[in-house]
Amino acid sequence: MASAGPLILDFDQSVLPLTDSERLPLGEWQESVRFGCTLKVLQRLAGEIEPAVAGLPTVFLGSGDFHHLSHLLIRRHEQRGEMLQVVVFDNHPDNMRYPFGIHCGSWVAHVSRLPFVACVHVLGITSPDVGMAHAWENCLGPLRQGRVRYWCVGPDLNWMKYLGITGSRSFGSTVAMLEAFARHIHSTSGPIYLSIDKDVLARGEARTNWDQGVMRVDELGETIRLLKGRIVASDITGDVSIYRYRSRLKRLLSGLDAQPEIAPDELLQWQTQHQSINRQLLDWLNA
Ligand SMILES: [Mn+2]
Repeated sequence: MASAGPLILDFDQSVLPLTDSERLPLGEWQESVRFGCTLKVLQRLAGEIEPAVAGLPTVFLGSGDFHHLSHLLIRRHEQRGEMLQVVVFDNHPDNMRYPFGIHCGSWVAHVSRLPFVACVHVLGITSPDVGMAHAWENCLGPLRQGRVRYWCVGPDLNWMKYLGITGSRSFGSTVAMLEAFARHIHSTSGPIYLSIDKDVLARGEARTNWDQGVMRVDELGETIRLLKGRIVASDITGDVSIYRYRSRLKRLLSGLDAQPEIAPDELLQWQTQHQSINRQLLDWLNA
């Protein structure tokens, strides 16, 4: 990892201060980028953030509603000239179909199409998005080709075998999932990009504005140690903020996802919880 301090891409003022952090104010972009945006908007944003991200800091994106920004950060690695694996922690596959550009639930599919990305592993999924009822909402091509692999805890993935998808698996516990992933990733070599959406954590660990998974913070630490020496860059999302979209389309689409409401008086308390987790994650990443 680069030794520079972390970078906060500050769209939503969700990330409280961190030691040696640099903060890039991007509040003007929030309405156009949050939840989802066109590829044209993403392209303009790439130019805006390029100088700040060039030194490969750990990048904080704010709410998980900005997770599609990982696409910008990952595609910069084309210049390395070697194949990259992407390891994502998320309670959702982020590999769904989305016809309006790119969004926080579809960015993994876009990343899997980058020619220098060998595989995107999504770890810790408990969301019903991967169940049979939502099967056709998932981008199936990358799953079939093994360019996207789901590592789930709980959901029934039986439907996948009828579609020839063999690289994705579901486990009875996080421990079993992480053990199997450790065996797999050790059988491979080469650089890894790490993206953590804290909605993968159990609600007792931290609260986010999405439905949450079952993992503990120390299990993220174990995985970071496991990948030691191979992580070339990383980003973190899942911090909390309150926002009401001006766009009716975005209000409609985010409403369909039934995102839980956050009470304003709880917000600072939750953000403070995230601050201590963010510090912990940075310690592990910089160790
Ligand atoms: Mn996400």
